[in-house]
Amino acid sequence: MASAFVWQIYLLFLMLSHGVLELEASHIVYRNLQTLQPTSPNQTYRTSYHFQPPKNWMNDPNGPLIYKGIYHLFYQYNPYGADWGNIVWAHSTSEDLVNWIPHEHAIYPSQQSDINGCWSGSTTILPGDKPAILYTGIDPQNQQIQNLAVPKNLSDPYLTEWDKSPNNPLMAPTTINKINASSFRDPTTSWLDPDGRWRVIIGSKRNHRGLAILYRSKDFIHWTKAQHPLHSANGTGMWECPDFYPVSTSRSGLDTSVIGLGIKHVLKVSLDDTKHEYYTIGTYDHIKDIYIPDNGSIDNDSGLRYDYGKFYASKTFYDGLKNRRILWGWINESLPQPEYVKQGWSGVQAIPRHLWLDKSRQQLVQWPIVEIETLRTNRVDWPSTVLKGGSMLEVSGITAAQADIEISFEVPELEKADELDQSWTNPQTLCSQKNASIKGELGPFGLMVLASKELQEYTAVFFRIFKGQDRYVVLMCSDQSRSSLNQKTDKTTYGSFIEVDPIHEPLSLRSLIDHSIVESFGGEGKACITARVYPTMAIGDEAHLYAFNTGMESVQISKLSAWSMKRAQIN
Ligand code: DQQ
Repeated sequence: MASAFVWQIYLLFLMLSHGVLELEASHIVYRNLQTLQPTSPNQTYRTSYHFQPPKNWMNDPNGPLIYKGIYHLFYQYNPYGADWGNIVWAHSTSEDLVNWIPHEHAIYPSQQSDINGCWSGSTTILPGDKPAILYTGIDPQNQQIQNLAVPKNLSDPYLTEWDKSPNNPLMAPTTINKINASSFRDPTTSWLDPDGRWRVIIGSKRNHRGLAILYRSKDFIHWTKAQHPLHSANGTGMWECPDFYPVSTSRSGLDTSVIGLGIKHVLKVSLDDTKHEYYTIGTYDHIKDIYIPDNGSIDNDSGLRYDYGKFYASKTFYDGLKNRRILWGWINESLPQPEYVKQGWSGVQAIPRHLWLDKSRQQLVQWPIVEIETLRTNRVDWPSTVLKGGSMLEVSGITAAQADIEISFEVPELEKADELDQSWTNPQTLCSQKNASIKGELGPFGLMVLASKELQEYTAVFFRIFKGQDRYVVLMCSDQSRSSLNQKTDKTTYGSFIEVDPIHEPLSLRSLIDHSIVESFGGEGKACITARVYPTMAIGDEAHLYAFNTGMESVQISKLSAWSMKRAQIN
């Protein structure tokens, strides 16, 4: 008995002295486990310029901000494995949003109010340029509650250490406020109204109604729940990771508290039930403290999306240095769980996107941040080229597995377009039924990326043009059905109708290709589709890139520029 006790004490001493255990409050942090290499030698699907940690599970981007010229990205991370769990806020910083260095975890379980997990949240810059993080903590009863953390040292531009408020939790479910303790999470960036009080919304649900619960505070410490939510929508289920911010048609972004003439507001929610996000565009009435989506803005899962492919739990922030609003989003794996656990990592962040309100004022426009273009090399340009019906042309001279390509099409004989059947209302279903191999009059035409030489594998990103009742209707698809010979991967085909007028403007497509990711931007960023693919043949130098046209009629490639992409320094 006695010798077992001495042995345990000796073991504890060894672990402490070798940094295995770091005791903070009642929480144990296994720091040195974080330096282990991924468990599998097969790293074929790791990316070269998308953000990811060296190993393990990553999900939502959290609290992005810029402070003293340094960009910060925090993210939901499991320090102990490639599956979701043990969640902390991991932290990396960058001077250009392209190259990143890692830091110690910023927020990890260390007090009663987050002992079972540090879930998603956001940063607000308080007066005097003082960042403050509101995040969801999971308490010993597994209730979801909201906590505050502030930087330990404001003169450190890397903000490596964070102090948790002794007042935590600042917002919690009670019998009086009747908040559902397992559906109360993901505080937004707060905004300050003219009455001098901060506002924040927290995602929730009541029965099957999605809710944006509203709180107000004068000092950012003491928060009072408003009688009514900022907004809610029946039948949408739990709203995760809400985001609420002002936009205008200028590409210049607006700080989160700005209200005024010509400004619209965006409310984005991530639907736990479907793992889709949708957003509406509308008006924020700061007197009544409610948000009202514009007439015609669809307020459910069929609404507008930032991205019609894999993209979830996204969050924007205002970049005051370059005066723009930037969007981050998480790209999940499309592999079964045992497969990604075997590869030793899971999850990638999409390339940050600059976002603004389209001139129609009915949707947003997104474009990869300009800094990503610093990775472009080996430019290839094509002169204007006819792409006959049933033909394809290889885009050679670049590294096709790690590339950026912009292509524009002009369609001379629009009147030949197939009629749009009135029952074809779901673009994703239409893209699955009319996949890349189905011949139409005008389309499919677009790009075949991550393609093997004999086309046993390829991901096709393409357009079709239909004749609608009083205008041409353009469909954009990302067809993954042939992306991999591995039968276990999810090969859902994605699609969206896209608001472009092919009579007056060329149809443009840009794709960022990064080994297992294809991020595509149609119509200068009016529709975006991200695909996660796992080719078994179209890997590295064996990957090819083609422009293709399977339609009956010729189309004109009016512009094509393509680049190899250099590897970014990431973590
Ligand atoms: N992920 C977090 C939650 C959030 C969910 C937990 C969304 O806070 O609701 O890791 O992916």
